[in-house]
Amino acid sequence: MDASSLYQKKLVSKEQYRALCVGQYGSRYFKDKRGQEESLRELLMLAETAGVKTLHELFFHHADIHAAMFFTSGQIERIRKALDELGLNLLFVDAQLKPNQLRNLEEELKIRVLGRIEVILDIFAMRAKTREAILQVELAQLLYILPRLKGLGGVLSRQGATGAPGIGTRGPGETMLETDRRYIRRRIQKIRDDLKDVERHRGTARQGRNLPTFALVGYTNAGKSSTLNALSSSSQKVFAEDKLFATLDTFSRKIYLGEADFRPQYAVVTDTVGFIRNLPASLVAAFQSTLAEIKHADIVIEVHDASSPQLEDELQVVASELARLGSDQKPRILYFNKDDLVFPDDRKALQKRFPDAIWGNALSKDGIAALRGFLAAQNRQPLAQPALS
Ligand SMILES: Nc1nc2c(ncn2[C@@H]2O[C@H](COP(=O)(O)OP(=O)(O)OP(=O)(O)O)[C@@H](O)[C@H]2O)c(=O)[nH]1
Ligand SMILES: [Mg+2]
Repeated sequence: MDASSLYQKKLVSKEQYRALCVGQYGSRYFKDKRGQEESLRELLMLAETAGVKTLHELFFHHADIHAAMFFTSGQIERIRKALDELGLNLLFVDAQLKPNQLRNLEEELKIRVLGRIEVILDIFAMRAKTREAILQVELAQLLYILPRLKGLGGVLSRQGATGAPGIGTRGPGETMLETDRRYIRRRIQKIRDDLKDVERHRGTARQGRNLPTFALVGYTNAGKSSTLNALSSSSQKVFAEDKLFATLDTFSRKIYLGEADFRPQYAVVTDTVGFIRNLPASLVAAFQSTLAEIKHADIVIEVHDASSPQLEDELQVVASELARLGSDQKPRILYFNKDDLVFPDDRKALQKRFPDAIWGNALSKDGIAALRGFLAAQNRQPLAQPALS
């Protein structure tokens, strides 16, 4: 058993879980209740994606975070009451909890407690299918575990998960914690090397194609994979689903754009992993190999769910993630998807604010011809600079 399978065993959700979700707003995490409510909504959707039923939600106002327990004793009592009354056995906290806080809460409440990152890691583990996605998810888990090993109380060694030789064969004076750390660091290095190979292969394939490339980027569930399916005439469809993180790696497809000067025009369009708010840099870094496709694309197609009540945040998250990748200066176009679900007034306001954006619907394929036409035009005359700022 390796570190990640142990980790997955700890977190992979089971149907028998009945969860309480707790959001907290205060000076440290969310200034106002609205921001926290939106974030909690997303956590509920993450929980659902992980296969856990959430039966109750609580909101606390709190100006500062309690160091040992995260919550104050009064809040813990309210949590305990809700758990007892509803017979719940899992607690989701919409925050990034420290390992000692997680452990203290679990001991105090005698149930499993998961923070936002743990839920996301759980979903990653559940959804990874290809070799690249599996490697990236294991890397994300190991990067998550490494600084927390102490808080986990040497859990890997205790369970023999490192595959390390038993007592007596270790170096003199070496603690289990050190053995775990060394094992994990070695594994991280190995995965990084393997992922570099994957990237190198993709690089070679990219050069061989010699076609303009467009990368579909955007918030998770915006409709990137559905848009690729709509653009594509092929019957082989990319997996798209109304759950978060349906896509965990890239997928490129040659798309027919029409004819120019009686010659067929093609481009490569690449689907990518979705972004989400409050994801630590180390987790994003684990998806480097997949996200590298964005850097190599000639033009970024920024896909947004135009009907999302959190569109404002999503525009910001995508902009900051592109900046983090160093791809914010790339030529890019804004594509508002799910236009069938947008209220007319909201649409008008967005059209006024983003007059150059293209609108469409990946399901009915409305607007897809316009998107295709736009790509064809870029093909002939590439954008010199970002279409938006
Ligand atoms: N009503 C409507 N639903 C859409 C549209 N486009 C996509 N969807 C739905 O939205 C959900 C998410 O679509 P995906 O294509 O999986 O989204 P994604 O951006 O690839 O998501 P991740 O891979 O999870 O980041 C699916 O249930 C789609 O059927 C649209 O234009 N209109
Ligand atoms: Mg997708």
